[in-house]
Amino acid sequence: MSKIALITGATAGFGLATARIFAKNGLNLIITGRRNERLLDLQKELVALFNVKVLPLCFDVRHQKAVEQNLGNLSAEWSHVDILVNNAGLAAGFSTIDNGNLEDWETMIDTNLKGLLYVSRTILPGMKARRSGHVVNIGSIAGKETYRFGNVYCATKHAVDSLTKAMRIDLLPFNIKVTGICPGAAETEFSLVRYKGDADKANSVYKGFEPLVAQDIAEIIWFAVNRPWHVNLNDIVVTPTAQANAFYIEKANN
Ligand code: NDP
Ligand code: 8X3
Repeated sequence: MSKIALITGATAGFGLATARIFAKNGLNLIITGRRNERLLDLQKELVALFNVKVLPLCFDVRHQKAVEQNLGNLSAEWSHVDILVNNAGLAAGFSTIDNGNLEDWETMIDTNLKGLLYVSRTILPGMKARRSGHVVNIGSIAGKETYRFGNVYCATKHAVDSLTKAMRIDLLPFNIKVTGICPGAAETEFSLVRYKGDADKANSVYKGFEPLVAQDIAEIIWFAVNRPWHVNLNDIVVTPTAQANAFYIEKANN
């Protein structure tokens, strides 16, 4: 029987690339996000190309009731989720903490932290009952180091790092793997979202060096979920070759 993977935030970036690589390898997929048209297009694409089953679910991970309605009552065909990729997330804004925008704070905390918790809480009981499953949480180097103007985003990703460790402990007796993947600078829609649609600012983040792309992360996720069952990758920090950590990127125009 084909495995089932649930990928949150599959309408763009890492989630979209992961959906493609999973489908190419024959996994059936539950794909989520708020942009329904993109979900439906992706469903069509993956079914046509790879003949897998794809269930698109359009909802906002910030809304606990919506998470519960969409994921809490999956049909028998879909309820056996083998792999959960907690990927949906974002940064909003870039400023000192005293200048922080309250709405941005709520958005980041509610999406990156509470959304991940709500989704996990609906899926983990099934994994526990089956004594099998793999959770992949997308953290960030922003969860390893705190950089200037990153305050609340960094705090949410530090929290994700902590929850990844906590899940690994809590789920240990149930044969469930938990992997944290913490990327550095990757060119996706991430910076466009962080800078509220300002394409010049977003593009400038990746000027002068070769950033990661979504496919790089998708390949690492695929590798992580394909180790023999006795092997678990706990924590993967991955940066572009031009990036040492959250503070140092070697840029051509430096
Ligand atoms: P993108 O902006 O390209 O993709 C983000 C995805 O998250 C989209 O599919 C979006 O879907 C979904 N999403 C955002 N908010 C919500 C929400 N409230 N409810 C449901 N889905 C939501 O960014 P990336 O692919 O780069 O980011 C993916 C993850 O990787 C994030 O957690 C991010 O923090 C993390 N990350 C990114 C890095 C980077 O440099 N790009 C580096 C390290 C970590 P939709 O808008 O349709 O809802
Ligand atoms: C995204 C990477 O360095 O912009 O999490 O925070 S960074």
